[in-house]
Amino acid sequence: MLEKSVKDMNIYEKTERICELLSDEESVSGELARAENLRRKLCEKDMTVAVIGQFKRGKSALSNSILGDEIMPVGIVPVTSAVTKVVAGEKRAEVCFENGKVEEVDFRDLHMYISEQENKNNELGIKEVVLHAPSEFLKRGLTFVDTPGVGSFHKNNTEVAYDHMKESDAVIFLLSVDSPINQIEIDFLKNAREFAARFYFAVNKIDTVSYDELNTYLEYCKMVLAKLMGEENIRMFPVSAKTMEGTEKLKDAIIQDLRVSPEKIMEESTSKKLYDLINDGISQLNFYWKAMNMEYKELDDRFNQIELTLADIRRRAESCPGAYNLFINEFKRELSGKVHKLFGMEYHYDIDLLKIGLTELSKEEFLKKTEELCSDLSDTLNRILLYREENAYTVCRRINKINRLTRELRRIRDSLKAEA
Ligand SMILES: Nc1nc2c(ncn2[C@@H]2O[C@H](COP(=O)(O)OP(=O)(O)OP(=O)(O)O)[C@@H](O)[C@H]2O)c(=O)[nH]1
Ligand SMILES: [Mg+2]
Repeated sequence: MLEKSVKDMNIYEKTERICELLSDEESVSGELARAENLRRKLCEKDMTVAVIGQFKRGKSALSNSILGDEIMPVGIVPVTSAVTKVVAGEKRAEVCFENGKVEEVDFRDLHMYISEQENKNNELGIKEVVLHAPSEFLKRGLTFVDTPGVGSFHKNNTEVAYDHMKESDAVIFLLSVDSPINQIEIDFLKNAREFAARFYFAVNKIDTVSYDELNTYLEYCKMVLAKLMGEENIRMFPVSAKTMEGTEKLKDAIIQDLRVSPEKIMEESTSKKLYDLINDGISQLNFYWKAMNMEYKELDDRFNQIELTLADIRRRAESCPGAYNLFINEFKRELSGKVHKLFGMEYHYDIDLLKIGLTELSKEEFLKKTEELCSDLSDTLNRILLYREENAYTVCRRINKINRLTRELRRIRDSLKAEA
């Protein structure tokens, strides 16, 4: 049977095709993991709605009033420093660390992990916080996210917020009457447009201004936003997280969209995210391609450095006194970082979640796992080296394969762009 041409494929078929293409090439394993996650989210209509905006606009306060519970810490100075996801369930809070550790904490202690003052520059290494709450709003199976604010003195918060945009399908973009929309917000919104499919523009703290002041503010923002979004009529949601005025209208609009067009939102959002992912994949392939064409000595030097790191990890594993699960994750992070530094390419490992009560690896299993990690990386790199050492025919075939893959990915990317 003839393969369907890209322009006749729907988003489900394109996602499938991208997964298939990426799975055939080890240098894009990170992008493959992202594509598989998008495929799962698309099929399950697993939607993420995030509140985003500049610091102190009242994102956490609004999250609390939407969810009907005071679960997020709120404050007068920059507060939220970690992405905080909320899903439906019995009330409990989990802190997920970058090394895979997951710790159940008391809601009253959340500020110790989430707030900038108590966890400066994310010294605790927190990846995200997951809250389970029995909220009506979450019953539709969505994940609600409160994000750190952009543009404060704390650069880390801005980076975390920008990173998270890659996961949001719909966003509540929060402005506040105490400050007209500014360049920081405009830049952030421009970035958000590349990833999210739906925007709800909310203006908070309306309890602090008069009716006339609010109208002047809304007119001004509508004018700026219409230009930015390329739409004539921008719907604004004036709210007060403090008095709850207007929050029901905002919730109703979101719920209505989720009920009527979840497929449409997820399809649009997936299309945008695939576009970004393919661009990352293509630059990865370009790098691989460059490594294949790299000066022999340069390549050799970098390989030697990796071999030294692998030897060092093997030595440390031998003398490791315990906490084996944790160390496996540390080794994965170290190796990915090293490959990235030396070759500029992602080397993807899944970081295992270390939930409390999880059985600890035995020393023997730990050494086996460490060896697997080391030899896996060593094999991949040796394969590149081998291709270089092999006859010109094999090298050419490999380079051709990368070229073919790049071409097909470009075709799908361009078709996604054309649809946007
Ligand atoms: N008057 C009034 N104050 C509000 C409202 N919403 C939030 N605030 C106040 O604004 C301040 C900031 O609120 P947060 O919810 O912490 O703001 P945020 O956007 O989450 O801040 P970061 O997490 O630091 O980015 C707090 O002092 C809140 O009490 C509102 O609707 N009206
Ligand atoms: Mg906050």
